[in-house]
Formats: sequence, C-alpha cells, structure tokens
Amino acid sequence: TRHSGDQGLSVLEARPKLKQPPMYKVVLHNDDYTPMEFVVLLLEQLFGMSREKATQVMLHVHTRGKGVCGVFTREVAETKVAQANEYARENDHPLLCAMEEA
Ligand code: TYC
Repeated sequence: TRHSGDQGLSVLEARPKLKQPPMYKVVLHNDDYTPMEFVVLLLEQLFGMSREKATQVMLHVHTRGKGVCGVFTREVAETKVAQANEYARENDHPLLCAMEEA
C-alpha cells in the first residue's frame, strides 16, 4: 500500500517512485524600524495575501518575533526570500526574510 512520503520499491509490487520535494517555510523576522504598512504591502504584493491576512501575519511577526509567509519548494522559496529582501532594501528598510526547512 501507499503511504505519504513512500518512495521505495516493494519486492511484491512495483510502484512508481513519487517522491515529495522537501518544503521550505518563508519566514519574516521582526525588527524595530520597518513600518507596519510596508510589511503589509510586501505580504500583499509578494505573497498574494488579502489586506486582512497580511495585517494578521504582520501583527503576528511584530508580537511573536517571526512568522510564516508561506511554504514552498526550494526554488520558489529562494525566489520569494530574495524578492522580499530586495524590496525591503530598495526602500531602505532593515526587514529580514529567510527560509527554514518545513
Ligand atoms: N516591529 C515593526 C514596527 O513596530 C513592524 C514590523 C513587523 C517589522 C513585521 C518587521 O517583519 C516585520 N514598526
């Protein structure tokens, strides 16, 4: 039988190897200087969040220190992290976005 994450070949039945790719959380870190409105705009524009969801995530990061923007495959996560950090730097904000293995 097939289980989530199975990738082997049983001696009794040949099955296609369908390996799940490793997933990565894109994480936003709090700082004391980046404006709340800028963080909300970033979450809307780069992560496709509604204003309500973006505000909720921004406030989570502000109060808890970090928060998840989304979970993606490695290449997509790397691109999102780079875009978020570029957008922050272009606007002279110290905001830090990073990735963590999910
Ligand atoms: N702490 C910032 C402020 O008070 C807001 C903020 C939220 C900054 C989330 C970064 O990832 C961040 N203006």
